[in-house]
Amino acid sequence: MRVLRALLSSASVGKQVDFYSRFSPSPLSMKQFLDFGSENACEKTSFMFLRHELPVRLANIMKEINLLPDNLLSTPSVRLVQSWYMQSLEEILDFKEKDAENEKANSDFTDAVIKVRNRHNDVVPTMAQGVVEYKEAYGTDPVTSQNIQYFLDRFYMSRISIRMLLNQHTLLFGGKVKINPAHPKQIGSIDPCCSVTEVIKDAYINARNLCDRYYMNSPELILDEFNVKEKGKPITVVYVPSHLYHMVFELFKNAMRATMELYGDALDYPPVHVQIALGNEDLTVKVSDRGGGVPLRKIERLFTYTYSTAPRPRMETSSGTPLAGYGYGLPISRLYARYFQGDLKLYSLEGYGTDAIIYIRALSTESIERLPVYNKSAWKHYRTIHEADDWCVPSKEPKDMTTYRSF
Ligand code: W6P
Repeated sequence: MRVLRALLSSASVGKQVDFYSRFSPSPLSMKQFLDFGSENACEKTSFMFLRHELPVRLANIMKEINLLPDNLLSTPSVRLVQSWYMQSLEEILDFKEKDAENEKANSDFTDAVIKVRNRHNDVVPTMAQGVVEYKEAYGTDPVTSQNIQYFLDRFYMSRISIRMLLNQHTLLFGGKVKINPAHPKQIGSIDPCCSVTEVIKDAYINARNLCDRYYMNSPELILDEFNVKEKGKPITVVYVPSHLYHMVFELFKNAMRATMELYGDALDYPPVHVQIALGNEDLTVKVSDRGGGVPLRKIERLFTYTYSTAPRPRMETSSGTPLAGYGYGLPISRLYARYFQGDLKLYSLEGYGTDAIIYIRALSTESIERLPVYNKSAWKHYRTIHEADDWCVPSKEPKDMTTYRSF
């Protein structure tokens, strides 16, 4: 009986996925996020928006999960993540027939939002486990690796956006007041006046503490600010400080590790140099280290999910975790940058050091969510027969005229 009910339920959830995936997600601008938190905005407006938008975003990405190669889709980890999405979709859809004026419906919805958020806390390590399981059983080829990269970039971006919506709703309407005593000027997780320098200094201090624990020492910080728009004024931006923190903390850990590994037991270390510039379009943060750099050929793999999860020996300290690297830190930091139309890039001078650059939109009117959408073009990415690369491989052997076919 229970099995039958589970089957019926998953069949009906499938119909709901089909229905809601036909809608395109609605990307919000910073301004729209701020409006939800303004004086006249209310819980009811947010409730009515989210009970449609959350199913749309969930269903769009659930369609893409279903397009994963069978061998990956059927790993226990991916099945588990998939079951969380089905459960959460159903729980949000329960509110479709509820009266939006009803106070109980509103507070029940906020509770449901919190429950959904907590259910999905471990999605990133669980998916990573799925990738490891797949790799151990089937190995990887360039085509599979490329497909997993395409999927995970879209999947984690979707997750960042869904958690942004969940967080804004609970921060604005979950407590008695909209104002967070620790951050009175923030609108939920957004700071309309985010001090870039403060966030960077905070991230530096925390990365330095980790570095001191692992290496008994750490590089200094040199910080330069160039406010080209309003000369001499501190640089601020409408942004999510926790996202900026996440990105620079990751970059600092990598820069410090490279520096400490290169200089070994030296008495002093070349500093990590941060430059912040505010122009008309971009707010740019450059983190430069002199940790010896990375050859161009190896830069891309720092962002590759299938490479990062390689079960391989790594530099570890007594506490068991390395200071930085080989996790999903860099690819996910790049997604945070891209989420509001920015980017994160690495430029290295092999033998010398690395510049990591975060680009953030300076204008809040340009900071609009960048969201994946399930459509024919996305579908094609998973179902296209990938031809072999059409550039020469240096070789004296006769040409291999076969092509890679992913399916
Ligand atoms: C390195 C490798 C790296 C990745 C990200 C940021 C900084 C650095 N430095 O050597």
